[in-house]
Amino acid sequence: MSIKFDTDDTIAAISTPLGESGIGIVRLSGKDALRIADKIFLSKTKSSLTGAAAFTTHYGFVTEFVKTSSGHKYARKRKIVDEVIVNIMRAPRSYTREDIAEINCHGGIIPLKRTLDLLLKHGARLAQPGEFTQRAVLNGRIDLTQAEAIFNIINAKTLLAQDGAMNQLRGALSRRIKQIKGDLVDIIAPLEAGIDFPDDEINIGQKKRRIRLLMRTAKEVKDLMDTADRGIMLQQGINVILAGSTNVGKSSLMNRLVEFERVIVTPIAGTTRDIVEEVININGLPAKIADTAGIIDTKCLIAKQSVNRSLEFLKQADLALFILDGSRKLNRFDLALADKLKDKKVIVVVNKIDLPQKINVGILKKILPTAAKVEISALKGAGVGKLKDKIVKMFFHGDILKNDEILIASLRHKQALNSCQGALSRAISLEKENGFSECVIFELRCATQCLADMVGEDLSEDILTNIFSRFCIGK
Ligand SMILES: Nc1nc2c(ncn2[C@@H]2O[C@H](COP(=O)(O)OP(=O)(O)OP(=O)(O)O)[C@@H](O)[C@H]2O)c(=O)[nH]1
Ligand SMILES: [Mg+2]
Repeated sequence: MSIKFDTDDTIAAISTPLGESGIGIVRLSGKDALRIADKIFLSKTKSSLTGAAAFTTHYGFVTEFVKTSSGHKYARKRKIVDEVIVNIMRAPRSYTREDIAEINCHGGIIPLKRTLDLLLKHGARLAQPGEFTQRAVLNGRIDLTQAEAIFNIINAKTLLAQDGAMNQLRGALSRRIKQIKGDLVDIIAPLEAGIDFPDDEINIGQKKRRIRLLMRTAKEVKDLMDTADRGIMLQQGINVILAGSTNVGKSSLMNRLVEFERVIVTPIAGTTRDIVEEVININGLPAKIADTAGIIDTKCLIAKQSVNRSLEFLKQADLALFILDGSRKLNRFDLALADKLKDKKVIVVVNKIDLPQKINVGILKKILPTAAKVEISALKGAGVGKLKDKIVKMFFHGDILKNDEILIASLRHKQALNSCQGALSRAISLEKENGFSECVIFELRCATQCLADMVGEDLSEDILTNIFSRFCIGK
């Protein structure tokens, strides 16, 4: 989908989820927002929105004109569509830096849709996904990293993920990037001023200082980039698969982790057929947990398909919880599966520790030498807390998010920093090898451009399309 740069027209959209709720909001932004809102809004006090002050609230009705006929005559009469409250914000002190009217309707699909249709009929255009936020960027209220933070706040699955995104929205990342870029510009400027410098002592001293500064900047970029795996994981979560033979207690653990009876548990082997996924919060880390069919050798056509699905899912998982039944000895299915888990992050989970134990996991040490082991009872809940701690520890060393820490939470940012880092290392090598100063300047310009792209100093349609098409309509 292509995104328009056009901010001339007035856009409208339903900004709350469609469903049944107390209120729902239709948002209108643009230079004609108040004039268009006035066409459908009848204030209780008969005052107009166009004449209203910023940050005022107005009670009244959304109305439409309908034709009435009496005898041979046709007349137009105002018909009340909904009883509403309208909030007014005026440019430039609004989300988009444009005039905004937010119409608080009753939260049903019909009143919201009717109100939106009336606004469209009177000259508003239906907003594209993320277009309100896009305008906030185009009108200079926030930069791209802050717009992306808004997306992350909306999609955050845990408190910590939201805290990280909130920090980004408040401009922490933008400030750091601008500071690094400023440092680079300070290095480039004198270089550009005297492009061809002889190898006298002053210049040799300057070069040494420049290399030091560049190495310090490269380290700052690297430190930031090193937070990306953690930041992206905190935002997107990890994929965890519950894998094991039949009847070992995978579904029981699933129910224990999601804290309700999500999946069927029976003593019959082969109960679970399809993959069932749920997102849970493991001590602040979002995790998508997949319960799967027991992995065994089977001739049954249905079970075969189920096993294939489990194996397919296994490939994509960031972590496999390899569930074993501690009340029985390891069997050939357990061992065959252990072999398939060799190249994965694995925690061996010995389940059913409330029963007399017959298992000996010693042999697994040879197949999965680095795998951690946790003992649990999915039935009673014992050990499940320890299992959660272990999962988090496998992905985060220490705190998931330190106070006010800047975390890179998007692949786009990681790639930009990576390119910046590459250009900086080339510049440093060139300096050390007495390369042409033009080449050094070229690399440093590339590095600053990566940072400029990251915060969106030069907005291209490609970048905007990529970012805003992921937003929901109305944001
Ligand atoms: N005593 C005891 N029984 C358990 C425990 N966990 C699961 N079970 C029992 O083991 C049986 C199988 O449990 P499920 O959770 O359905 O096992 P599963 O691995 O999902 O089985 P399939 O879907 O058939 O592959 C059920 O009767 C559970 O009640 C446990 O910790 N202790
Ligand atoms: Mg099951």
